[in-house]
Amino acid sequence: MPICRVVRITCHKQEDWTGQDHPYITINGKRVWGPKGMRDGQTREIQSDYQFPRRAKIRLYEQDDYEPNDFLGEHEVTRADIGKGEQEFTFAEDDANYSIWIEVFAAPGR
Ligand SMILES: [Ca+2]
Ligand SMILES: [Ca+2]
Repeated sequence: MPICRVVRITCHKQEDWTGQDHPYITINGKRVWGPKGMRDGQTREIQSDYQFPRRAKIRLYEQDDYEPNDFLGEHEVTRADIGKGEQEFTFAEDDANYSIWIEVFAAPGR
């Protein structure tokens, strides 16, 4: 199975008006990172790898304590992304603006 590396995340514009955002990332419906506190202009290195069968659906959410979590966007990568290097994807739903860098690799030993 190919590997999806989540390289880093940058918060260009928070979703919440007060306090920090608490973004988290899911791949194919499974939470793989976060929530972690982030502010405007902040970048966090992630560097985590996830195997996926045919396609990896990457979603970004912003966690809220007293209301439903906010959906900030979705992108999909497939085998066709192998060898393209780090790709920047924008997640800008709900008036927020985040970038997540993703790199797709062939599984080792195949
Ligand atoms: Ca929010
Ligand atoms: Ca929040």
